[in-house]
This record gives sequence, C-alpha cells and structure tokens, in this order.
Amino acid sequence: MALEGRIVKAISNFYDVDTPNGVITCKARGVFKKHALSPLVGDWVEVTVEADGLGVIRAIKPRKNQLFRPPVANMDQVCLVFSVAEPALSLILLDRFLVHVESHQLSAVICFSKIDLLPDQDPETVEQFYRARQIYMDIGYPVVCISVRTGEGLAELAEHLRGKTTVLAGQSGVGKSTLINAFVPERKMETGEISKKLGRGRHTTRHVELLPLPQGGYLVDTPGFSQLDFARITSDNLSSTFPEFARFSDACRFRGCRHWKEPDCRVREAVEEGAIAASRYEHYLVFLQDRLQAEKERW
Ligand SMILES: Nc1nc2c(ncn2[C@@H]2O[C@H](COP(=O)(O)OP(=O)(O)OP(=O)(O)O)[C@@H](O)[C@H]2O)c(=O)[nH]1
Ligand SMILES: [Zn+2]
Repeated sequence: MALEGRIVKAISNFYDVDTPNGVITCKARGVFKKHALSPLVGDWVEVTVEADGLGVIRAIKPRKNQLFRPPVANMDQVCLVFSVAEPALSLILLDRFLVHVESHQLSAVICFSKIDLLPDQDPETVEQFYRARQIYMDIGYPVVCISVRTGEGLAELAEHLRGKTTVLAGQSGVGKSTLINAFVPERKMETGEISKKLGRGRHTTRHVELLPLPQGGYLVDTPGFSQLDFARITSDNLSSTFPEFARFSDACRFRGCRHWKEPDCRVREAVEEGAIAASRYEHYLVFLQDRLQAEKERW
C-alpha cells in the first residue's frame, strides 16, 4: 500500500519521509535517475514499505517551487533573521536578501533578533533601527522583533511560522541556531533516523533538513541560503523585486523605465517625496549597477 509523505531529510541516497505512520527511511526508485529527477528535501512523495522495513519512493508530486541553494522544494516563506547588534544591522544586506526572496516569489517575514541588546546601543543606532523597522512595515512585510534571551516576540514569531514551511536565512551569528533550539526542543538530543538505520553515530556535517514545529509546519535549517546569487535577476526585472515601486512605476513616462536616468520617472519622484525610502532606492541603484555590469560582461 502506498503512503503519502514529505521528505524531511536526505543523506547519501537515503531519504527520511514523514508519513502518517511516522518517519520512514527510504531509497529512491532507480527510474528517477534516468529522468534526471532527484528527490529533494521538501518534496511530497508516495512511498511503499518493503519487507525489510525500508521504504521506496515511488513518485514525486509536482513542485510548487524549488530553491537550488539550499536544494529544497515546496517552501512557503523565508524568515530573514537580522540582529539589531552583534553583528550590526546592515540594511543593504537585508535588501539583497529581500530581492532574492522576491525573485523566487516567496513571501518574507523579517525577524529582528537580539532585541534585548538594543538598550545598550548608542542613541543614533537605536533611532536608525526604529526608522528601518518602520520602512519595512510600511512596505507591508511582516516584522517581528525577538530575543531568545528574554523570550520577547517568540510567541508572535511562532504564529507566523504556524503550518508553513519556512527557510531561515541570515548572516552568521544573528542567532538562527539559537532560535531553532528554542522552537524545536527535541533538536538538541535527536540522532537522525537515517544515522540510526545505517548504524552510524550522529552525523557531524550539516545537511538540509525540515525540522517539525510543535505548532505545525517546518523550519529549514540551512546555511546555504546565505550564498545569494542574483542569477535570475536582470536590470529589467530588478524593480519588480521592490514591491513598493509597483504603485508608482505604471506612471513613469517610459514603459520599461529602470528608474535611474529616465526623464519623468514617477518612482524617483516618489523617493524625493519620501513615499519610497531613500535607503531602499539607493540599494536598488547599487543592485542595478551590479546587474548592468554583469550583463555587459556577458555580451
Ligand atoms: N543577546 C542575545 N544574544 C543572542 C540571542 N540569540 C542568540 N544570541 C547569541 O548570538 C551568538 C550567535 O548565535 P547563533 O545561534 O550561533 O547564530 P547563527 O545565526 O546560528 O550563526 P551561524 O551558525 O554562524 O549561522 C551566540 O553567542 C548566541 O548566544 C539573543 O536573543 N540575544
Ligand atoms: Zn521610472
């Protein structure tokens, strides 16, 4: 009898599939290889269980989306974790991540971490932080401020994650692992199902993995998303990854306006009026130059 489930972990051609009957370690049918299709963490699959207790993946359901770094499928959203200090908040890096997320048509939750450190910062940093937070709230992104140290904001963040599959992304040191340990308590003790079956101890290298949340949904623990590549972004479609430009760009004089040197650009006017944040536009121009440069090198 075939069971439906979701791949939560993959290690050297073995897959842990979360099914209504629990987690089953599976091999993939050879036929996938012939079709250059390999099962991905996050895939919804059909499995059958063999006499030895091992499962076999028989079919992979069509994917809603697919990321290459990390290699995962069927993600609902990305939670961008940015600490208010240690490391200091970098808005250009946040905007870079947002472009990446928008280009995959994923939704974003912005999570400002280590909020407990804010009172120790100089007044200018504090003010900059509140201004930044307002910018992203005005665009319409869900923004949550958290501290794993004090527990602030954790319940609110848990609600944003409920029932969804969320990739955690952010610079090293912002507190992603600490957050995972707070949300997925059994994580600390667990020895992988696969490792048990293969008779190895706890694996030491980090693998892409879906971690089940108590409130339903999964967190994806991966360092990979930090390697941002703008491969699918061009000078023409970059502006579509800045959602707050959309309201104005239809009123630009030229269709296909890149909102740079073109005359009668409504987006630039909106920046001057303060309806679009100056920092966002500044970063847009940085990314635009980057894309134009890359396109010039290609031709
Ligand atoms: N003050 C404060 N420190 C925190 C908080 N959360 C995590 N930290 C500290 O920040 C440091 C980095 O945390 P990690 O969870 O390892 O950060 P990470 O994002 O997983 O880093 P990588 O594994 O390098 O990607 C640790 O020393 C944590 O104790 C917090 O809410 N407040
Ligand atoms: Zn324009």
